[in-house]
Amino acid sequence: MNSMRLAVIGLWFLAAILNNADSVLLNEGRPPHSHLADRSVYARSLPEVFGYSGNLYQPVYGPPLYPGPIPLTAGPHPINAVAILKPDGTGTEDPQGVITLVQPHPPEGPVFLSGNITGLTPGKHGFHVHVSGDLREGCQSLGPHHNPFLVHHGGPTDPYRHVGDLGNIVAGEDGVAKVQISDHLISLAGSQNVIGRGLVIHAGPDDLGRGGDTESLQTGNAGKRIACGIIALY
Ligand SMILES: [Cu+2]
Ligand SMILES: [Zn+2]
Repeated sequence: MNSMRLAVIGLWFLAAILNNADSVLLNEGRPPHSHLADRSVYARSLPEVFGYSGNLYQPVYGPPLYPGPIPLTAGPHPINAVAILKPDGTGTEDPQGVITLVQPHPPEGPVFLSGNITGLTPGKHGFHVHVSGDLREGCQSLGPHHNPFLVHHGGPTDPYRHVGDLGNIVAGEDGVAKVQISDHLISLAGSQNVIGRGLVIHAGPDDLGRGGDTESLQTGNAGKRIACGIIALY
């Protein structure tokens, strides 16, 4: 608070010299290490009369600058997203669940995905971000894997891979896959943003690009899309 008090005193002198402004913005945006993050701080002259500046000043906090539905491109605040995965409806399985995504320091750093998927056949299932968020034809219209760098399909730890390549989730004998993934390539802001794109679970395992055929280098041979949802901000 000391720095703010200094700023207010400094502004008092400035305003006393200029003596023609009703209020001056002291601090726009998000002061670090402050519980007043996202609020602007003003000094306002008193009394508040249009066209008149007295020599008495009062600090005023502006309203919080809520980021709203538009992803921040930078900043200290985590971004949270959620995908509600529903069965594709074309098969006999009934896989579904909720995956939450959080990125503590967007647009840099890992995204943490977590949640449970139920109704799966035991074993591995390919798990990807697909490029589109269009569900008009179910999971089919979500397009191919999100691949802004135009490289081959790979596994999550490969240096070259689709941004959307999250590897496999593994269901136990009870058909439940407990998802706990930390991924360094997808982001909730910036050029690798996955907000508004599709999250897809496949019928079979993803071979991570090691299958030795052309399909492996595009989809990992993970088979049908059995459940999907849209990655949305919350
Ligand atoms: Cu996929
Ligand atoms: Zn891929």
